[in-house]
Amino acid sequence: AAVTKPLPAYAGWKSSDALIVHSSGTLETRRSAFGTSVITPSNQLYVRNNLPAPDAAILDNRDAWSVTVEGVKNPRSLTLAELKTLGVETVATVLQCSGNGRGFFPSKPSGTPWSVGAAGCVVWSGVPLRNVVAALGGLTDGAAYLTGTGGEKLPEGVDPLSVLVERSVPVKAMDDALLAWEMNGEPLSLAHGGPLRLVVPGYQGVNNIKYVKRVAFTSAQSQARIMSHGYRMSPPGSKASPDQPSVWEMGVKSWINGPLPDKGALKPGQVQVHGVAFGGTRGIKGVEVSVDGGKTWQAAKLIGPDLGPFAWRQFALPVRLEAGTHVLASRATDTAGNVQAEQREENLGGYNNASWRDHAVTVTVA
Ligand code: MSS
Repeated sequence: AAVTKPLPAYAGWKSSDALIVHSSGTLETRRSAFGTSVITPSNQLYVRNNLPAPDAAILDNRDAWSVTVEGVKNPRSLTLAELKTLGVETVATVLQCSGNGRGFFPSKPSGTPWSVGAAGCVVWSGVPLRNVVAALGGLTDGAAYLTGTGGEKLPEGVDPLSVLVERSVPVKAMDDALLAWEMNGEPLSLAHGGPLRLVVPGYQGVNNIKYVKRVAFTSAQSQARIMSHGYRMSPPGSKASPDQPSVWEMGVKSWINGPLPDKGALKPGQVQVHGVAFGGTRGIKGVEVSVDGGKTWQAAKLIGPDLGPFAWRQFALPVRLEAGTHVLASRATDTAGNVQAEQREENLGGYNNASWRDHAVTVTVA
């Protein structure tokens, strides 16, 4: 498949066939590239960098990387070498950009018009953040947010807060958060935040801070623009402001990865409808598939291993398709009984699109 632009140098090891290069900071996995295995291979995983990636030299001595922890009884800096002595856990999570599905908004919000491929399911290893907090004497009183700061070099001549990648999430997210140094069994790459990344399972991609330099337990949210005005669920016609909901926990969502219309008409007969489904922090109870644009639904089978509440599940349903045009859709239900919505929630930035109707695919059988 043709690429629109060459891969940027820091992600030059990625599979160009599997990716759509929107810009040097936005690489999307092709819908047709998601296979039927649960884990997204690292070389096919999407990339989103709001700032230019740091110099690759930050990976030369990974264990010397340090992170400052504040808002605990004994605040201080810890090296990655020291973090590795405080415990290790492995968690599979869906990493998804909050703008995934923006391309389906008829309002054409500004930002990358992602379809489904600003997402993947990957495995992280690192130290549980709660272990680090315990080692530093516990949280100080009044800690309401967990704030992570990215380690990029900031461009000169601009207000640092206008570009700094710093995000706050509710402090309860600490229970599941990791400071991760491995992804999919390999030392964390620069493209995905190496040497160290704050992973917040179940939360939208932007909250998973790469090259993390500082973790702070704060009483207020970060003043950085990416927190105060960016990534807010701003109603259409409004202005982004800090009182609007931020993009935090992901909602229940699924989409079909095959069959797709890309390769032209399908032959009449049996096809395997397959895709992925996830429930943010809650996991998936089931997925239904429709071959008539949502008029009727049938239960699909969840396939493959269940890697926990933060991972996605694969689903599949064999169906017979006769000659004609068919609208294939999927609709997931999470373990709390929340059903994937039919409609997107309109908002200025084109965030949080989980609409099953927007994610439907139309195939021709002839
Ligand atoms: N971090 C940092 N440091 N920087 C940047 O830029 N971005 C975000 C996250 N983190 C950043 C960070 C985003 S925005 C996202 S999605 C993510 O990341 C992605 O990831 P990867 O690995 O895939 O690239 Mo939207 O919501």
